[in-house]
Amino acid sequence: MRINTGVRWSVVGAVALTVSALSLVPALADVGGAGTRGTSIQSTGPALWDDFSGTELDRSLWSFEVTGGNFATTNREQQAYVDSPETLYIDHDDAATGAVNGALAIHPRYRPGFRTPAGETYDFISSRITTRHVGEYGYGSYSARMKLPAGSGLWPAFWALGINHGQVGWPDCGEIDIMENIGRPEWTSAGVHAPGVSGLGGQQTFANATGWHVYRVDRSAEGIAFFVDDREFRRISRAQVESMGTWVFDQPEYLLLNLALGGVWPNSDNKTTSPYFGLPQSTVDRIAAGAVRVLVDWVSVVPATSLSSRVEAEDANWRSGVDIEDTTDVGGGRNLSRIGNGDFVAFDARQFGPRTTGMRLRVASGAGDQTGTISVRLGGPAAPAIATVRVGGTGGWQAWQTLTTRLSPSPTGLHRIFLTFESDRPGDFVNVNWIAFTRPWINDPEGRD
Ligand SMILES: [Ca+2]
Ligand SMILES: [Ca+2]
Repeated sequence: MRINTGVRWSVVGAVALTVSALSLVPALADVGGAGTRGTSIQSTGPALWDDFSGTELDRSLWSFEVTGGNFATTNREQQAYVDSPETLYIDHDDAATGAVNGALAIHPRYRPGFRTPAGETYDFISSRITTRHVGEYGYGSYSARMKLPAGSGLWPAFWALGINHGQVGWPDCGEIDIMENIGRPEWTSAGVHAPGVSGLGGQQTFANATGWHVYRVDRSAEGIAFFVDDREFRRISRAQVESMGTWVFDQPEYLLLNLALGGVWPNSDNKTTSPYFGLPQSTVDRIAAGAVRVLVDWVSVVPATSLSSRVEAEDANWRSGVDIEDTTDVGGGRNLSRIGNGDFVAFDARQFGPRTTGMRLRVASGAGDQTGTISVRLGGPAAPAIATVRVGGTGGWQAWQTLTTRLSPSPTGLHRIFLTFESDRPGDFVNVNWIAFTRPWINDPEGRD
């Protein structure tokens, strides 16, 4: 605690972001992203956040693939992809959809005899969009919150292709399937394709896959891990891929969202060839009734952060009862000092990526048996703690130790971060040099779980 202050709050640096200011930040790079001072966290590559809150698809982020235009049908699928508000639009009826701030809807239609720009005839239209050329993403987390339709032969997908697809073709470009489903309500699938590697992946089983779920992949140089609702269900290592074929997953990939109808994979499952290949009459009836669509609440890309990612504690935007002093810790710089019971610091809004599950704190304490706790809270100093770590004497005020802790619940989105300090003893009990938020597997070998 700092003794010589009459000011309870010390505002340091940038003016605190207001709620309205936060809403103007569309896509921060990562923890410590744009608009905040006092961070040393580095990102690799661009980020994406699209919650489909506009009146129509944001064409600065996405483009359409059109059958008979810039796309030729694969896998014997039965739909023509079109660029039309009939088949792709934003649904703003959140009460009905269960989305927040709008949802992308891909809504296939039964249109017997539809002719593509190239003159081919199809009986169904649907949509397929991609971030190709405008959003090409490297290591990091890609995720989407989606609601799938039930119905044999429906084949929605959230996936990614290597940016050299146009030059080297498939599968040499590499493909990452983050979510695929063929109308079965009991599972979704994820996997990778690469030269010599076909469909290496796994299935996530559900009580009902047609509810809202978050589908995610984490990409790193070491491997690719798949998650549903933050639960990892399949991890594919680089070594595993290289034992079978070629690892082609060090380059950026672009995202795709689409809803195919019928085709070879549904057919291999339902054996249906009539009335359409891979698409039974019961599903045709539901499409014709307008009852089939995929909803996407949001899509997020959070780049992997560097291994040395840290937030210097002394860069806190707000300090209460806390001083700053030079540190003799590795790397030098400064640290927060004279911290006692009731003190706190805060860092202005930071964007957490999916599955930020861990944290490290660099602390020193010359308080002997005087101990206390450091709590991490989001939004305010009295908010519920998402982590609390106990600090004992480390042998001196510049005798530094790194503590690790889990975050529960795992934070996502934009938050002001508070560190609060609690002790049942009267004196100062800890100094803090830096903190680091970690996402195991992606960016944190130490924290890998
Ligand atoms: Ca949304
Ligand atoms: Ca520091």
